[in-house]
Amino acid sequence: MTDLARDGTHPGAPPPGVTMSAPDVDTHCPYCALQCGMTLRATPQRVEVRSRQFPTNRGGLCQKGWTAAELLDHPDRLTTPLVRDPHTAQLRPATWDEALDRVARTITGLQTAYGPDSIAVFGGGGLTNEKAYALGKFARVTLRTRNIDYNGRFCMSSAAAAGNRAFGIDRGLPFPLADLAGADTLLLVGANVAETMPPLVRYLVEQKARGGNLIVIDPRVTATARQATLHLQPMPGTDLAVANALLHIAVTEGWVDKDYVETRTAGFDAVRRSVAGYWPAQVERLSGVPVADLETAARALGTAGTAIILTARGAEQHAKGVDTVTAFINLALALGLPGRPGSGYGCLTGQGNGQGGREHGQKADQLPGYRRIDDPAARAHVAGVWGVHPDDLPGPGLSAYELLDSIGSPTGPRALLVFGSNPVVSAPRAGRIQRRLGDLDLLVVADFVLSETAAMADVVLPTAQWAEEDGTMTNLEGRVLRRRALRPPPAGVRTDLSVIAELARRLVGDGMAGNGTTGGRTTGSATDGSGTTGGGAGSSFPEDPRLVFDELRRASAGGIADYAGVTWDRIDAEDGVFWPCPAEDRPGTPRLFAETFPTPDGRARFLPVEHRPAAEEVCPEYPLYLTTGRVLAQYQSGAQTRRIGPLRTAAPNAFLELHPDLASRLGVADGDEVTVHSRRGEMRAPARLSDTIRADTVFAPFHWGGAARANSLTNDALDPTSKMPEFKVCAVRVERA
Ligand SMILES: Nc1nc2c(c(=O)[nH]1)N[C@H]1C(S)=C(S)[C@@H](COP(=O)(O)OP(=O)(O)OC[C@H]3O[C@@H](n4cnc5c(=O)[nH]c(N)nc54)[C@H](O)[C@@H]3O)O[C@H]1N2
Ligand SMILES: Nc1nc2c(c(=O)[nH]1)N[C@H]1C(S)=C(S)[C@@H](COP(=O)(O)OP(=O)(O)OC[C@H]3O[C@@H](n4cnc5c(=O)[nH]c(N)nc54)[C@H](O)[C@@H]3O)O[C@H]1N2
Ligand code: SF4
Ligand SMILES: [Mo]
Repeated sequence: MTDLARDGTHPGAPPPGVTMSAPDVDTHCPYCALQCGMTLRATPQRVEVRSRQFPTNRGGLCQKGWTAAELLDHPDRLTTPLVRDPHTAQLRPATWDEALDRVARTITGLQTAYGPDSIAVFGGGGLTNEKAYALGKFARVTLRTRNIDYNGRFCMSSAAAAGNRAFGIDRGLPFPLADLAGADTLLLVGANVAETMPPLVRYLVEQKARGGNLIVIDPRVTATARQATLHLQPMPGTDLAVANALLHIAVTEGWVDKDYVETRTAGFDAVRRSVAGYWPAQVERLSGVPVADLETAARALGTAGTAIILTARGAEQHAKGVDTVTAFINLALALGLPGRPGSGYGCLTGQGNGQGGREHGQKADQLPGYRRIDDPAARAHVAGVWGVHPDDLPGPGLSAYELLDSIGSPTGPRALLVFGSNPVVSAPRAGRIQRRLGDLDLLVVADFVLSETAAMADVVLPTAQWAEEDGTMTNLEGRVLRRRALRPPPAGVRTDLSVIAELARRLVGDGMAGNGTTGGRTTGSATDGSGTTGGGAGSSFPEDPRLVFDELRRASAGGIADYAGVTWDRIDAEDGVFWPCPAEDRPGTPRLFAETFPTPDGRARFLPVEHRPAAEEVCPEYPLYLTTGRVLAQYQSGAQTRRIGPLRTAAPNAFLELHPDLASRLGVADGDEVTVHSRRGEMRAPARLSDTIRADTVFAPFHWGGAARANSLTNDALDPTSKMPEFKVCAVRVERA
């Protein structure tokens, strides 16, 4: 499935170190959180991608990065707004005025009839910081709706919640990526980086070359697991028990760092008592991981000079995702890792701006700077920057899945504005979500291609792509980077910031900018006494990303994710700036927790967590576990990558991966079409036989829609804290089609 050079780059790639000339622009890949540095050059024929030295990718790019520019001049590119014609029920081209007027008029009518919360906004972790910030402000100040959330809820939310609970802060990696290479022991839990962040593999290669232990926990022998010195292959949904068993062994063997636990943490006793019940033999029965492997892994972690534990979606996308991450954090704390040089716990953020996208206010419960929307001081500060009265800011809204699922209920949203997500393919239990979207009075999608979600919309707004806009992104290390435009958007296309500004202008003109009827109370003065409002930004929406960033800096000042000292010039000069960075004359913060944790007492928190079964267990009717995930050559819902020739060739279609023993029991041969049924729907795809997967588990990638949509099957059971859906385990039945 994967075709990787040892250093993680894709073979056939252009050589690094090409000399740059004037029109070249240094920017970053549009896709994942590694945000690999690349250089763009416009030739008369096309835009060329060239490799570039940057600390995360060191000149490497994966196949998606190399081919990213192919979407810029693609025939599927949208270059005019589309509106649904009431007579034909088809989408037809429209002018911007007609499209935006229709959106503004419908929103005004719905809000007059049903109130501000009848309009919902759904954002994405691929949006720049500026766009995520503007979208959150637009929802709260212009629409006055509490209903805004984003696809990061399906991605980062479990690790975010666990990190906040334990450390008082949620920054994916609290140390630079390069630290991985120096770890004596590195544990990857549910992370298939060889396919999801290929250039990162060079750090693993370096780590092993230094004699390090690389332990991978995954129910499949992935390209990443093949690199490991030890692979644990548990049943999906049993990582929490595995983590508790590792800690049980560490306690028994005396590998707990007593000084660290005493001076830097709180709550260990309860955790020690709770893991006492996780006998390795018992956890072997529950997870399928042999006792000997649990002992080897615990020893490698417990006796290492430096050790790093990383989780990704395999451990996190469960209805117990927060507690599972907590179990690994407990292990890391007991071994004294967080804050010790070269050691620590981290989570691998996924989307290009998965980190920044969760800091600046597109999350239902959040205001910019990672502030809580239910905290009066936070509300006062941000209201001051926005030039509105704190009482006029709405409260917390519904989480992503709950929001989409509430469409069509009496109090649910009647209009939805989507920026940067394709939930018809990527939401759990997608058949149901697709029906819900059909119940809307107004669906507006801003995108550059007609995604499956855009195809359902009443209004489609064509927006600029990454190479046509400026802005900032925050990568998986918490490093704020510059996205730089090579060229302006094509004729007929606007940037997302311009779309938001135009909509706000129309809605304010209609008297909807304030409380839905009067324009609201505005105050130009500082309401928090911090003097940061600078007269208030009012409800203006600049289209210039640099102005938006300056406002974001003020809005985030004093918050947890403090960007006040980050400037575009500094980012250029310093190869990115790590937040928090509270002042221009202060350095950024590459490493957190060296002395203290940002909790009220400065200590990290242990919390006892107990194993529980998956929300849906196997049964005679649905006897197999389904887990889902990614392949190298496709990205997310596939809206972008399924349109790129070389990627389509590399990964042309969905498949169901199953063990040959299981296949023979089912009478299925390699390449046969199979139907997969769950309690929620069915999926059809060719079988791919592989002895790299457990015989009780099947795997499907989620990058395709239609009949091959894996999310027709997945379970919408949510984690009680993070509201993360259980993408990584549900019960299915497989038949030959
Ligand atoms: N090629 C590619 N790269 C991407 C993306 C993409 O779509 N395509 N998306 C980006 C984004 S947004 C994200 S979030 C990241 C995700 O990056 P990853 O988390 O690495 O990706 P996944 O494939 O979702 O899941 C990783 C592994 O979890 C395993 N797994 C499944 N169930 C379990 C379980 O119960 N326990 C354990 N321990 N493992 C389990 C799967 O077998 C899979 O190999 O990738 C980013 N990079
Ligand atoms: N079964 C299963 N489902 C999953 C997962 C899984 O592991 N298994 N993983 C989940 C995870 S981790 C994630 S992150 C989600 C991701 O799933 P989605 O939220 O659907 O993410 P994308 O496919 O990246 O959707 C982005 C859409 O916005 C467009 N777009 C990209 N950039 C921009 C921009 O700057 N502006 C605008 N206006 N549009 C833009 C793209 O063309 C595309 O149509 O999927 C989740 N769904
Ligand atoms: S998709 Fe991720 S790993 Fe691949 S080039 Fe882009 S940023 Fe790098
Ligand atoms: Mo993600």
